[in-house]
Amino acid sequence: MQNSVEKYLRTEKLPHIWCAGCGNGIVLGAMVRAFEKMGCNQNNTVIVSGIGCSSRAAGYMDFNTLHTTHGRALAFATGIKMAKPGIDVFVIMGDGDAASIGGNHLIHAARRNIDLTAIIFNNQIYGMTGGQYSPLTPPGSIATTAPYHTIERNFDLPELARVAGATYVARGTTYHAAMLTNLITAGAAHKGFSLIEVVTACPVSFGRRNKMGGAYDMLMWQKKQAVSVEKAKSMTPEELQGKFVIGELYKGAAPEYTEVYDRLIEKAQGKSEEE
Ligand SMILES: Cc1ncc(C[n+]2csc(CCOP(=O)(O)OP(=O)(O)O)c2C)c(N)n1
Repeated sequence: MQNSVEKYLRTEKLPHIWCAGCGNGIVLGAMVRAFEKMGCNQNNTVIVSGIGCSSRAAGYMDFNTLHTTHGRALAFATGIKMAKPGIDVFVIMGDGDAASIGGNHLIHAARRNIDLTAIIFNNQIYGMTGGQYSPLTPPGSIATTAPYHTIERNFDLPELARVAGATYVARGTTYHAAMLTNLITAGAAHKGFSLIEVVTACPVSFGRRNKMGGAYDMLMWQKKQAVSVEKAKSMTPEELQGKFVIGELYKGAAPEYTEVYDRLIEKAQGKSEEE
């Protein structure tokens, strides 16, 4: 018998390509549980992804899905939302995909406050290509492109999106899987650009090189390093050093791009008096 989330999966595509211990399946699980919670209409929903291990998640879900080009998922998603604003659009990206090659698209999607829900699988590394460091790799990490260790500071991606104009930003982890489902549900319900960063584990290309242990240890690392928004309020910057804050980080309001654009079209066609 089919369980309640199975209808959202293309089970004929399984088994998936991910390595043993990879966190991507937990994020996929949180997404389908969020769809179930929302009573999502598959025909009215599009899932767009870029290129990377995490971006393969789009293909495992039974929606209108687009597996696009590296760093360009948000550009494709923007086109879809502009053409059909009534459609719910989710965008799946890896940390390299979203913050490096796709960084420019990310800040401008946030600035426009276009109604998309972006889910960033942050495994802190370029997984698919074997472990090059990304803009979300913490300083001091070992990567194939940093055999001694990285010296660059990493982005705080939700903060970057917020200052660029996103009106919903959150961070979750694969350890806190139930919370992740709630964050995705809230991000999807929000009108405007929503970004949910998910701290996930790549035991093969990141954990092994950085002596973090196996998949279980990496989940325990997430548990240890994560601090809830509530708890973070009473902590000093020194106490927060090396930790990351999880939960709903910002929720605001701003005009949504496709709505403003529709009004502009009406005005141009002389259907509205609005200045
Ligand atoms: C234009 C372009 N540049 C580079 C690549 C090679 N490439 C494929 S996946 C990838 C990185 C994937 O890393 P990330 O986005 O963090 O996703 P992950 O695989 O870790 O989920 C790169 C550089 C590509 N496919 N296209």
